[in-house]
Amino acid sequence: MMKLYWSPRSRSFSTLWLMEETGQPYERVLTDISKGAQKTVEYLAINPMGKVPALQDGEATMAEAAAICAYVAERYPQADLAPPLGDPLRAKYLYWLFFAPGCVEPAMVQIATKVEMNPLSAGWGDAQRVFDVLDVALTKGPWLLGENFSAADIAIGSGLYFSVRLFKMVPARPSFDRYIDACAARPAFQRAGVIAAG
Ligand SMILES: N[C@@H](CCC(=O)N[C@@H](CS)C(=O)NCC(=O)O)C(=O)O
Repeated sequence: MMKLYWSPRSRSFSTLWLMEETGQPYERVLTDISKGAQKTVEYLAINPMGKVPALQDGEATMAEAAAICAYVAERYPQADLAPPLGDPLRAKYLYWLFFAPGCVEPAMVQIATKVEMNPLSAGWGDAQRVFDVLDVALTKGPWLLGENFSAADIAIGSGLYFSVRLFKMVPARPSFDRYIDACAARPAFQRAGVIAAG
């Protein structure tokens, strides 16, 4: 059974949501970052970055929420969280999966820290553009891949939920509100929310 290392009120939320979407049993290993559990020698052997979430699947260990999304979606194809190899939708699926940590996450940090960056040098351009691009992508919906919910929605949906709804760092837009509402209506999202509250 997969083991998910998680901490309450943290970025672990997206991977809790992911595991709940699979419908597969998994073990949750509480790794309370407020108590320094992420810096023990045992945990650093699983994620040398000393951060949650992390995943253990037999002998395989890994971290980084978006990578965990990709891995778990492949391990449980029956959960239909990723377009199969060869499906043209896979291009956009991978694009959005990487867009979450590559663009949304640094844009959120930039907004929170108010650090000025040259948009030519910053891989995410600038925060305004990141959220403008998402706005266009989410206008049609219901999901990033149209009718197909995927693990990319977990990665992007979690980021939008935190930045727009929870922390109100990013102004709401009609497309964001509709999309976050759709994410939040999923039973797996709601179960993850209860678990993540600690
Ligand atoms: N890039 C990582 C970020 C993980 C991360 O920043 N986790 C935070 C909690 S939200 C953490 O573990 N902080 C504890 C620490 O840095 O000691 C991912 O996407 O999974």
